[in-house]
Amino acid sequence: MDIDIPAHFPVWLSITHFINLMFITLLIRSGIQILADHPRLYMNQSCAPDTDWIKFTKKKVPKDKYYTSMDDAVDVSRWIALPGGFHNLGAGRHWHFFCALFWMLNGFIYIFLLFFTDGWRQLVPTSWSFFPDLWQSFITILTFKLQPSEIPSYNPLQVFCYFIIVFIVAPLTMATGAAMSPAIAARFPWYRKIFGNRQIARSIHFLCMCTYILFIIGHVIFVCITGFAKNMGHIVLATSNPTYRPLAIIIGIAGIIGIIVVHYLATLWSHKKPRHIQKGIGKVTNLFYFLLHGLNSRQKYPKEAITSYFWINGYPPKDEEWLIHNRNNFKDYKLKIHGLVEKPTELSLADLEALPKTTQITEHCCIQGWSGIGEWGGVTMKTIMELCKPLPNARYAIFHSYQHDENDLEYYNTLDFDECQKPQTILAYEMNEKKLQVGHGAPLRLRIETQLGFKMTKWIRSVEFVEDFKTIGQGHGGYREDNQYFTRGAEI
Ligand SMILES: Nc1nc2c(c(=O)[nH]1)N[C@H]1C(S)=C(S)[C@@H](COP(=O)(O)O)O[C@H]1N2
Ligand SMILES: [Mo]
Repeated sequence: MDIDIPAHFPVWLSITHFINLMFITLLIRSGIQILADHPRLYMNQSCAPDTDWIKFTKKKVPKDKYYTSMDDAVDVSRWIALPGGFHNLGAGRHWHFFCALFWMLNGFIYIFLLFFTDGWRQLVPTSWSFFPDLWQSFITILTFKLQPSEIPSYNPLQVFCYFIIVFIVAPLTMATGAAMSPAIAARFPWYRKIFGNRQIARSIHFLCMCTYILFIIGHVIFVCITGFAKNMGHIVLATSNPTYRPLAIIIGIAGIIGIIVVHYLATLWSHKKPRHIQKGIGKVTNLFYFLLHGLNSRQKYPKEAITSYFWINGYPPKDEEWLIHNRNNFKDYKLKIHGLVEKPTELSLADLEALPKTTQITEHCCIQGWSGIGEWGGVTMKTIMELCKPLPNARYAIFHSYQHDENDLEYYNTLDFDECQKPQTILAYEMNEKKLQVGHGAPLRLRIETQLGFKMTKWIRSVEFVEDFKTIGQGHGGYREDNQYFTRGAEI
């Protein structure tokens, strides 16, 4: 049984098909870039390196040496990933979210037209005889008996593949993509639970990508062996008229060259002007910021959920003052609160411990892909602000670290006052009921539970209140925003 297709395909199908091809290829390449930043996939929350079910790195995690998740990232070729290179995660993510938005928009238009025009009848099996027919066409293909046919029709195997891609894999890709985001998972814990945990969602998202790649390969082979010219007529010009076939082939090839040029320019642009990418297409993520900003984290994991393993990112400070404090168990440490405040304050660890204590068991989501669950104890930023009383013109809190990178750039990040006031925004001095260890930011680190890990400065030296963050660091609101082109507002 071949399913009938009208002699003329609709033109919208050609257009959405082309747009889809462009975005899906950009999504695959930028997705590979994101994966390369933590090239291991797990099904569990702990993300202990020996529990990965697949890895794309030869690196072994040393047990006796300080090793960060950044050390574990791998370099990828520009021919494969967008933009390619080592830890170009910032630009990779900007492309990924930008393309995801337009890919989804295109997909919704396609689905709408599919149902609006009855085109769905070609993709959705409508009778039980479909399944034996599917088996038949599978056998035909396996035994290379497939004949090019002149009638424009989908065979049952095509129908089956298209159905799976359009109605199962595509929605699953979107759903698992959203489930990986702390912005969404922290506010709607039930949504994350559908998939189990962040790592399962991430693994499924990866498998969806593999399915697209296999599908594209199979689909192209199929187009070639079942009458290339005829198929190009359908795909490109939406016509069965043989006279238009040469034109369709020319336009089709031009279209593919066009897509390759877009990839080339996107790659080049990302390497030459990463700041453009961050400030341009990176703005798409602000959409999520505006949509979700008002909602609080509702994370509340039980004690049993605390993970035994917790990756570390960032090497501890080499700052003389911090080293002395560390040797003395931080007994003389004082958190400095300064800038636009009525009462500049210095608080020792004992002072902080004397303030009302908040504990929360939450999931840490690193932008690189790993996660872990920990219990954090400390003082809310709300309490700190009640103490120091920011002046009316203060709008942001800057969290300065003792830690500097190899180029002596200070780690810092910025929160606006809405973010500071959230119940789960705390300065933590405890992790899992113990004093914060050096690796996790001793003596004090920030926790903001709707955000990605990079927003949580460790080894805090001071909190400064400012009107604008443009004059701090390179002016983009944080160390990783300055140097790795992440976006400050990006919670996803
Ligand atoms: N000072 C400083 N703070 C930092 C970082 C860093 O490199 N330096 N890395 C950030 C990132 S990217 C993450 S994921 C978390 C990691 O926290 P953990 O090491 O406690 O797991 O710390 C954040 N805070
Ligand atoms: Mo991170």
